[in-house]
Amino acid sequence: MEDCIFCKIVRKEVPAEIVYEDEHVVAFKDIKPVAPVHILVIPRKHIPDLTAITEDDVELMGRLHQAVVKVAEKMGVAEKGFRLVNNCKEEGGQVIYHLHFHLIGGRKFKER
Ligand code: IU
Repeated sequence: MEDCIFCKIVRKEVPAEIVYEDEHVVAFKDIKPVAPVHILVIPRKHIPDLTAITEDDVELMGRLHQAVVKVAEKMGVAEKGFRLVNNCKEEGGQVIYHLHFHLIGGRKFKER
């Protein structure tokens, strides 16, 4: 997508602190971290939000979750644990309409 900020990060047209990338996935530091570790894990493919995934994306979603684990290991939070969040659409608090998962860790979160 031409104007999507996260597509621009994928294409390296705008700067981001990329911590992991592979054929399908890019992961970079959130510019407004809410915890010591706050990484956004996104597919290279432009998918607007979680409800827009199709049958064609099933493998991609698995790879994305594999990448989450790799990033968690790399950032040193895999052992103690972390939180993985997707804000979906307006009532879910989504601001950027390119599917992304917040990998948040490095501190203890409340149970709910
Ligand atoms: P949301 O799930 O769409 O609400 O979250 C968007 C996140 O993208 C939010 O935490 C921003 O701080 C973050 N972000 C970023 O890391 N880099 C950017 O260039 C932009 C937003 I724009």
